[in-house]
Amino acid sequence: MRDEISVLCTQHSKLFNMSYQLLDGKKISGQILAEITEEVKSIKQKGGKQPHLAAILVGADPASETYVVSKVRHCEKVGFNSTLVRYNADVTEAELLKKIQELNENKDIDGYIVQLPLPKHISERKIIEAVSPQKDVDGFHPLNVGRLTLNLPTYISATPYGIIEILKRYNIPTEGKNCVVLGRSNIVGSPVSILMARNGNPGNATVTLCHSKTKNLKEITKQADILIVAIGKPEFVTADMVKEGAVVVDVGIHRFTDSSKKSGYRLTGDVKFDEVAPKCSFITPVPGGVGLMTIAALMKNTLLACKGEIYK
Ligand code: L34
Repeated sequence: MRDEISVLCTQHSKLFNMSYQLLDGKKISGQILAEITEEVKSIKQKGGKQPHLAAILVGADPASETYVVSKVRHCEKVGFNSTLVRYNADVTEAELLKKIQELNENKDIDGYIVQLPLPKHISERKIIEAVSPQKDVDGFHPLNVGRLTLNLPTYISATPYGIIEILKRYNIPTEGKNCVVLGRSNIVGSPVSILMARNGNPGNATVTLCHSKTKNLKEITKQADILIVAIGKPEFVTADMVKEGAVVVDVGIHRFTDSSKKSGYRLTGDVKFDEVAPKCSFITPVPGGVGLMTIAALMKNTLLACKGEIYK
């Protein structure tokens, strides 16, 4: 009788794998930040330069505000110097370009970012191209994106870097796996597809990049051993799109007003977590997943900039 029950249970757990593991962005980003803190301490002890990150924030988008304030707070935590430059949403492109020139020339600032999105009247392309590639710790400049594509040392932009690092630190095998990426943005989908395909670890995956014109999306996502979702649509990925035992990385982050929460808002990702998670071997939560890894990766890039390790 007992044997029968355990056989039934085994079959049941094969059908519905209830024992998924969280890819814990809080835990892993905490480890990375602790490593950086140690290194900064030792740099300072040897009389070296304190890393210094600057951030430009335009306008008062509440999500951007949260992310940038968190970046500054994390600088303090790891022992970096930080500078926050704020502009109203009506700042001119010329004014912004002048500040960028200033930051490029400021010897104390190792790296800086211009938080996106920018207001419509400012060309993001022009701004990104004005940032000195040596200080482009966001890794958005065409030169750094080109270096990434060629597998040369570069600032890997923070979200793709965070995704790769969390897979690495959980020892998720990627070689020879089917990796499906949803979304082809310059900031996430496109670079993460290159990183997953390149010769390295993590890497060596067979990558399929899906986008708004992809046909038979569900048939493709169902083949994914690793599914990276950066499509920008709340709860877009449902259980029927996911293979049993898949690793799912949810890059989406959407805010909904919720007066029952202390913060006044509730966050969801691009994945319908409650129904997808039971099918997964590993899955990132939102919040507490990729977002926190993004911040840790930015701190890492700033440290690399200060040490001059990318552009020697
Ligand atoms: N230039 N613009 C530039 N660089 C970036 O790397 C970003 N990004 C994205 C938006 N624009 C950018 C970020 O910083 C997204 N992003 C980001 C950063 C941090 C978090 C999420 C996205 C984050 O901290 N997320 C928390 C929840 C925070 C909350 O309460 O809203 C989390 O646990 O996921």
